[in-house]
Amino acid sequence: MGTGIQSMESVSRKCLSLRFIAVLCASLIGVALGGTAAPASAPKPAAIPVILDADIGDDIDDTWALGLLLKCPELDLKLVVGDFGRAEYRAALFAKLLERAGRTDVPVGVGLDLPSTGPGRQAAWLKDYDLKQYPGVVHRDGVQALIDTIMQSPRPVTLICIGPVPNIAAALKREPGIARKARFVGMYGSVRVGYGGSEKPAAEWNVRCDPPACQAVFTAPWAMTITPLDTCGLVVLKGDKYRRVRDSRNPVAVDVIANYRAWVASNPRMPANEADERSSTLFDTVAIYLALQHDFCVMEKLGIRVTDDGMTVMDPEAKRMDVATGWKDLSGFEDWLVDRLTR
Ligand SMILES: [Ca+2]
Repeated sequence: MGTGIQSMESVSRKCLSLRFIAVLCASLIGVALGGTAAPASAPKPAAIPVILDADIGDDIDDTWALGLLLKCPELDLKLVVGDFGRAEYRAALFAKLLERAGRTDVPVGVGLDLPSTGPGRQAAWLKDYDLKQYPGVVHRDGVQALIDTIMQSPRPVTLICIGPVPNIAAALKREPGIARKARFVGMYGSVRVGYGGSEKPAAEWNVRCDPPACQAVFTAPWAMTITPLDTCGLVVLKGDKYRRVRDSRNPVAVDVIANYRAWVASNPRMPANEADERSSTLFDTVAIYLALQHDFCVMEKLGIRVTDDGMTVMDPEAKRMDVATGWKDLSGFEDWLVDRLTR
């Protein structure tokens, strides 16, 4: 056995030597031909390991956000978990979208079983898809899967959260160590701007659904980046930008639009042609973007405190975080979003 290993090592050393000689010769030829050796191309930075925790299946923007995430090779999606109840429905929705996108390498976690139960507004698209048929891994305890993924990762994980956060509060309680091994990026709050660009800040949905859970998340010792309504509440695709996604034949874009149509049709109060004309507000897509970069946004370092009634107020004594409080180039972000979804 030892001799075999030694001879394998010897062969591999010889291979390395031959490779070194080949690289050296190529460099010398490069010098002879061009005067200077061409620099080796810089290695691409490794993709960032990410987990997505989402209330997918309620507002449609989570589905757009997942589609965008799947189009970001800079992000290495390690796990998705449904949050804020409707556990089976959200997990099945994730599973069907991932399976159709050819991404069954992504494990699906079933979130906490909470009072909000049953199917939601994308049930017509989900049809009779059964979570049991997902060819990838399904973790029945999504909170534990989230903890294990963070704790076992050799590199810090970026936790992208785009819904109310009961799962995350539970995970922090079960294993506070996750806050030392992950950074948090999410769609939360309303700092100086409310819904629809209103000058009056509001108790934003993801916060007000479970303020105590949000307080636990907003005081944990991880680095945090958030997009409040001040930025994410202004993203709506219209005109040519929307038509490019609506008419795209890219499979991910096709599924996003099919889900959007099912979602519009599920609410009789919405104009029937809404999905022909424009997107809804795509709040959650901004959180995916912030996991990658900040260039389109005005970023401020602010202390943010979550009140018991779900407001997110500036407080110099509170935990400081990176907050996207304005747009430098909203139109540029929208173009980027459309390019990603359709290419
Ligand atoms: Ca959401």
